[in-house]
Amino acid sequence: MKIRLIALALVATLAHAGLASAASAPQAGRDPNILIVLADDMGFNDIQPFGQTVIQTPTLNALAKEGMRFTNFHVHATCSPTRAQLLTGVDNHMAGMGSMGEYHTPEMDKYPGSYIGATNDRVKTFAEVLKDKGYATFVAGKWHLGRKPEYLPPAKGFEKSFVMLDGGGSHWDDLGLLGVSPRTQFVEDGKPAARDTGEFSSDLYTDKFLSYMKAAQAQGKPFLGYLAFQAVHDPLHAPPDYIAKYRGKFADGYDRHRQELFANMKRLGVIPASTKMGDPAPLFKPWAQLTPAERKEQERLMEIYAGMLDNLDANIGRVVAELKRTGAYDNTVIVFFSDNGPSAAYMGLYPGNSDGKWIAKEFDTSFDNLGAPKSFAGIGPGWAYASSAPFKLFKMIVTEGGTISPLIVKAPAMRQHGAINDSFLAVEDIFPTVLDLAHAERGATRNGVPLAPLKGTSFAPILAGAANTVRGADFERGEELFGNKAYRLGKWKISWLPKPYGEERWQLFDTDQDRGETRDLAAAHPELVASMARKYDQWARQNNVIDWDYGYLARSLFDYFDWRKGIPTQIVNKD
Ligand SMILES: [Ca+2]
Repeated sequence: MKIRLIALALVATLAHAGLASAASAPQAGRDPNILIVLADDMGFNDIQPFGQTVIQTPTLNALAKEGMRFTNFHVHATCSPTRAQLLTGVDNHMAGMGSMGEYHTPEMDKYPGSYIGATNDRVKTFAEVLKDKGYATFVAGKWHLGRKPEYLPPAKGFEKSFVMLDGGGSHWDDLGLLGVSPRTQFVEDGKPAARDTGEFSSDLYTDKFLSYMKAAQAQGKPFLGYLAFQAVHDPLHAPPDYIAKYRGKFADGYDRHRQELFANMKRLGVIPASTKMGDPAPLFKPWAQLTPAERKEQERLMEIYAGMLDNLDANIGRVVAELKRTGAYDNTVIVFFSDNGPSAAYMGLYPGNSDGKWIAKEFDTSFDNLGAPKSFAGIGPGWAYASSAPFKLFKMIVTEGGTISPLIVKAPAMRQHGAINDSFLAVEDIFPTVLDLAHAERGATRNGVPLAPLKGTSFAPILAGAANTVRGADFERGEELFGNKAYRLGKWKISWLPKPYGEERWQLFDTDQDRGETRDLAAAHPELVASMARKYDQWARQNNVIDWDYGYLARSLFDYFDWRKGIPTQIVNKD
């Protein structure tokens, strides 16, 4: 251990002097292994290198010290659209995931291939590209990119796979999230697989992942491994010893925790020191107004969340330890991020759950059972607001709080160990970056079908220390999900959100000066707003974006986290 520490210090010194370190140089002639680790519904500041003050993430701390942290990295506002862009580098609408598979309307059929709830035949995944180059390819964890055989991992370039097809479910068994879809579905190498071991999700997926990784290394091939954790998606589950570690650690409540995280983020430099934090939407009670029983319940929810995340970090640590044991670590690219912002949803309000019958029949929602099998709760908006601080709102919404993610990358040729980069990057950039690092070409067609244009830009030059940004000052980027939409022109961002989350008109924010989206500048710059709105419309037409019924959206999709419209606590949900 001591020798290792001295070696690391030496590497850091050499890197500081601008010299390539022998210890981190790739072996000559060998393409690097690629390890993509994805967390689910995890907030920007949930991990220590990005500001967390309570939850322990030693593996990610170490990766951040050896690699780089990216503090202006954007994903989509929910799971599958992010995953579609991650795997293909193409806009989610063009890639087939214009909406989530769970939300399909007849109007979507007017856009062939764009709303199929899976990736279509106009895109290639990075697994397909790298498999053709001789890489071993495998995935374990949450898939959420379609259920038909032609959409499953074996048809998308993954030679080995064990995946959950659903967007979420129990972390202990195959109980689902929705009364309308009560059991989750697992497949191994494309064939139905049982989920009856009782093993915790992150432990189970990591076991599978390690078995695939060892087999790939035994073949002597470089590998592309995609480890897509189900944690920390609701329901809140964690092994009991991990929960116990955090007992009493959140007694100060979500309001104070949010302020503490905000201050620490500034201290670490992962947000500009001038950042302002807006007031939360009126979706939850201030901590001071909670009854003792409500506080007890809220504390326990966050203790489980912390345990689930601590366990996730420990499982990443198992993969890192195996890479080090086999000597493969230095020649492995490691990428870690979250698929969207933290979730503020009340699980009792998910589709098919609100009458309480299915929950009462299938689950034990008692306080004492929280975190254990058959418990059924999420962190709710109070804690979600702390996880997304100082950004606006959370999962499902194209505000910064829904779409910002921490990103850590460690790459063999990297020189800026421990550096923080704040240039604008997005999830679609991972695909071209991975291809660059693996010296692979995407090609122009897939099975004779011309490929859709890439949305992403490789940031390999940043990793190599040759650039600080890969986009010009006036770059443009459109995004849309469930009818809430945004367009960026350099630092300017316009966004359109249904009430009460927006104004149901275009708002304008300066994302350089105002990461918290606290000051709407639309009235001061009407011509800029009009011009950017035209650019959005053009982008939407070019990318097969549906023109939604916004009233429908405001009435349905956005109600899950509004306690005023539903149940007052997460736990009591009776007939
Ligand atoms: Ca997610």
